[in-house]
Amino acid sequence: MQFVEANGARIPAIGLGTWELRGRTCARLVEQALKLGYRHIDTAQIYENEREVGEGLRSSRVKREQLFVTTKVWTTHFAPNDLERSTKESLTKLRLSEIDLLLLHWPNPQVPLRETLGALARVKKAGLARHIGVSNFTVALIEEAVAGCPEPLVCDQVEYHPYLDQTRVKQACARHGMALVAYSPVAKGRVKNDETLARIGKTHGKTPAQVCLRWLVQQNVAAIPRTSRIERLSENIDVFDFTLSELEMQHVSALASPKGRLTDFGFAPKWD
Ligand code: 1BO
Repeated sequence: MQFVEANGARIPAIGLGTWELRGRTCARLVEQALKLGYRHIDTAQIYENEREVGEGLRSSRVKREQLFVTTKVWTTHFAPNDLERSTKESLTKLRLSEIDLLLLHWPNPQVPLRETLGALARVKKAGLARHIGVSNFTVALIEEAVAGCPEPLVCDQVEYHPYLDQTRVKQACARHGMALVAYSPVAKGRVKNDETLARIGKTHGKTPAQVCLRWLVQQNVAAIPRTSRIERLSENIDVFDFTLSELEMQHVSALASPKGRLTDFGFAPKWD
């Protein structure tokens, strides 16, 4: 496993995303992923699966110190006292005493960002989170967050895959020593029928999804593909034994289009 290093954090380059995974399926996938060598699991309060993620962590019997677990605080809990209470609730559900990475899930203009960041930093100082960061932040919001946070932020978790250009966000993260963590890294399964990725994959004996994940890893981006199929878990983590050439990297990057974004909501910020 490779790691992405960012402001003191070592983030395993491939993790398991759990958005929309629920109940027994979620617990089984987390357990199986860890048995296959995953060490990075991503959840969030709003996914309503932290309890099942915790079950999967325990049934895997992987030692706590080898795990890297991320959760996210939902936007309605950004007022300072709420943030601390909601982090404690997440830890209770996960049955962990400390989260490895705690993120603000989406920006919330209703609560002054500086106050929320102050609370996030206090939660870290109190030992409830080893590292803190943000998710779905634009370049301007990254700049504001870095300037206003008393503790280093280690990542911005955003949608990123070959159909969505995230160069500006990636550069902003790099400027501040932060990692970009990619959600929906295989574009919700759309990459599997992509001719360019299939052609490149053929020369390496890899699938289009593996080419896509490799393209992210080679940019020093961490990726958290989600799957509800156990057989896909091995495919998604088997990306460390081949290298894309500079030309292949460029061909994958050229797939980006202005309509490439797949996740958008009315409450989303004005994207870069
Ligand atoms: C509403 C959840 C988006 C992905 O984390």
